[in-house]
Amino acid sequence: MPKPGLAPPESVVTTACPLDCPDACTLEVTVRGGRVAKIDGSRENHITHGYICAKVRRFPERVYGDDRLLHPAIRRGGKGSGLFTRVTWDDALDLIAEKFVAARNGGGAETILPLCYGGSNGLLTQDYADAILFRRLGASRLLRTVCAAPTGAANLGLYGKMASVSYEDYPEARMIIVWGVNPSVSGIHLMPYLKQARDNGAYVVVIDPRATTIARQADLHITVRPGTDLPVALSMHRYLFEEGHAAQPFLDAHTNGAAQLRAKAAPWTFERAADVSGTDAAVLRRVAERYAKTSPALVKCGWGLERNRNGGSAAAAVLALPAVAGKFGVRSGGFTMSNSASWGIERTWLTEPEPPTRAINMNKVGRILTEPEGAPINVLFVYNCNPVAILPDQRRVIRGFEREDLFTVVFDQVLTDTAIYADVVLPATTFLEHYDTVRGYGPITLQLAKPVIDTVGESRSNTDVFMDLARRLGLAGDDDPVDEVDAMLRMLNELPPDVSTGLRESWKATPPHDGRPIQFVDVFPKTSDAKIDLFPAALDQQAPLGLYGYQPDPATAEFPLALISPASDRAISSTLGELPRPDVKLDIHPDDAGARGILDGDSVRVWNALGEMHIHARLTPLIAPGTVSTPKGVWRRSTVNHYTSNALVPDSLADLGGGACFNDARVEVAKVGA
Ligand SMILES: Nc1nc2c(c(=O)[nH]1)N[C@H]1C(S)=C(S)[C@@H](COP(=O)(O)OP(=O)(O)OC[C@H]3O[C@@H](n4cnc5c(=O)[nH]c(N)nc54)[C@H](O)[C@@H]3O)O[C@H]1N2
Ligand SMILES: Nc1nc2c(c(=O)[nH]1)N[C@H]1C(S)=C(S)[C@@H](COP(=O)(O)OP(=O)(O)OC[C@H]3O[C@@H](n4cnc5c(=O)[nH]c(N)nc54)[C@H](O)[C@@H]3O)O[C@H]1N2
Ligand code: SF4
Ligand SMILES: [Mo]
Repeated sequence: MPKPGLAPPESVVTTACPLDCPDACTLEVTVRGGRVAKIDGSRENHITHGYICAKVRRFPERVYGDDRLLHPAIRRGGKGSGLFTRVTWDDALDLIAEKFVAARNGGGAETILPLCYGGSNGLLTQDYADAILFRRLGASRLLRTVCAAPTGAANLGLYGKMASVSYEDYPEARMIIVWGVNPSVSGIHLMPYLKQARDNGAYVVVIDPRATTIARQADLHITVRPGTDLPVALSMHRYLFEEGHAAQPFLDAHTNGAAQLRAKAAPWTFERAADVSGTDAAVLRRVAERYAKTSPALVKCGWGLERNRNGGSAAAAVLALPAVAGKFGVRSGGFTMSNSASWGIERTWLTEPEPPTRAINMNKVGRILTEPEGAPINVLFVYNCNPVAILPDQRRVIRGFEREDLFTVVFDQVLTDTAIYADVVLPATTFLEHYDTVRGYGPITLQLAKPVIDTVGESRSNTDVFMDLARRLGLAGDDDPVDEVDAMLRMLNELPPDVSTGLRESWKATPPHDGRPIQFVDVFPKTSDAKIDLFPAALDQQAPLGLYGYQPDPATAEFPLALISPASDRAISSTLGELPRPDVKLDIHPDDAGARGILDGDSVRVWNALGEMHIHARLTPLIAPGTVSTPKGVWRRSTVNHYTSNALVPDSLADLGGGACFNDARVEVAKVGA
């Protein structure tokens, strides 16, 4: 039976993109004969304004593609053979329920681990029915640290996640520092606003080891060595404090911890910072001088700078700049980080308290599966996530998934690199087949996503599957949502009335402050005393060398090159990564290639103590010497030897938030056969 509210088979439907992308585009989907014929941008959203990325235009190739999962199946070959037998939903869910019960009665429910991340940014597809099930079951909890953990910890510690400057206010800024973020790929709707700002005369600085599109358009591009933003930002603080440019009245009135930050910055002269980061001291000074005297000045802090051992302190130091330089209180002044918390939505519909079960850092999943401390993990339930493709230390993760005694469920839309290792595969609906509520983390938007086509194959939504499992386990009662539509309606009832009305009556809710808050006029730190904490004690205790303590580069003579793996325009993390990817190359500077006798297009091996990847080289001056790059989210099928950059990424943790250190991989590269 089709879902209530399903679009007619011939229609054009307004919905929203829930993929893990800041922009949260409003979509116009053309349906013909009950199938998706075309996905385009809707003009009704003034920010995403009628255009979307090329990858989501291709989403129908995923919905109807060869990799799509159409029915539940159980493994019939060895682990990882990819051989499955079709079964009914009843058989699949009964088997899973049986394994859950056996695990709970055996080693305890903490031997069960739900493994999920950002496959969907919706409020319904994550942390609703899944949370009800796993909390009541008493499973191990997952620390979702693979992304945004260090920047999130910094933003929470300093500002309590105060709302950020939104895209619409960029054009009026006089100076913009684009720091460790590549909006030309990872949030494309910021680009027109950046162009308008430049046309209005704004001075744009980009800090990135690669000459991205925005870096090439900028007034100044600073190519830092990955992992060295902390000294760069601290040298700017030192200048502000020591040369009389700190906004003392603002610091006195609105901050704590300025003296400690000043002390941590004191040793970082421009010369020392330049030396560590591979930049030019005179250039750093010029940026600091201009920043000190320009208003409105804006810092757009991305996620590229967090994925290393210094990532949390780096983000904190960058986010502290507008406080120390006194850039708040004017429209277009301040900072932009994630706006995911800016709606202030409390999940009131989640009545289950979080149980005090053990918490497992997802960056360590490979190690925990293979070298358990305490109770082992014997049952894994993977959803909204493709761990074999996206977690650090890929070879160890695969060894974990190969464990014969591990029972693995993978609930996904396509047969991912992870699903190959499953004991039970469950087919999930895509955002074109279910309801969801989509929250942007760039612009401050909240929208309704609704089913535009009937479910493909036997796929089912997260809510339906998790509630069904809860019922089979005797964990669901009469007060619980019966299905996805019921859950959606309950959530709408629990949202603030104005938000709920907007979502019910149209496709969007009206954001607070028109979605364009002015920091320190409309919004203030959500810390306990409403002040900025420039030196949160909790963060200082967490960081191995204390907050703002710089940990040196992990390069060695044997492995001198920094391997990074940033977002690409072909996929969102690994989603859509199943489609052919001519972009999967190792970008290497001609000097580094020349020194190794590597020519453009050569097949190269990239290796370190953890693993090895075989891939084709692309010589380009657009990457800093000493750094090599390959896209994130690559599927194993896209490299020559079926290992990706994550086979070279250590499972070490960032200084704050237990974050991943994807960009701390240090490697050597050589021509295959050399
Ligand atoms: N098309 C597309 N869009 C996406 C995604 C995608 O996969 N594809 N992913 C989404 C997700 S999950 C996220 S988290 C965001 C991420 O979006 P971004 O914040 O843009 O993060 P990254 O792509 O990891 O890296 C951004 C830039 O940082 C640079 N960089 C790497 N290391 C360092 C460093 O140490 N310091 C500095 N200053 N720069 C560094 C990289 O060269 C890159 O150009 O994008 C989202 N949007
Ligand atoms: N080397 C390297 N690795 C990285 C990074 C890096 O910079 N370098 N960046 C990291 C970052 S920023 C992130 S955010 C992570 C992302 O890692 P993940 O969160 O694993 O994201 P995806 O790779 O997109 O995989 C999401 C999966 O969820 C599935 N899915 C989507 N919607 C639903 C649904 O409604 N129900 C179910 N059951 N499944 C669904 C999709 O089909 C997809 O297979 O990767 C990280 N990995
Ligand atoms: S991935 Fe981002 S840019 Fe592409 S359609 Fe979705 S929200 Fe828009
Ligand atoms: Mo991410």
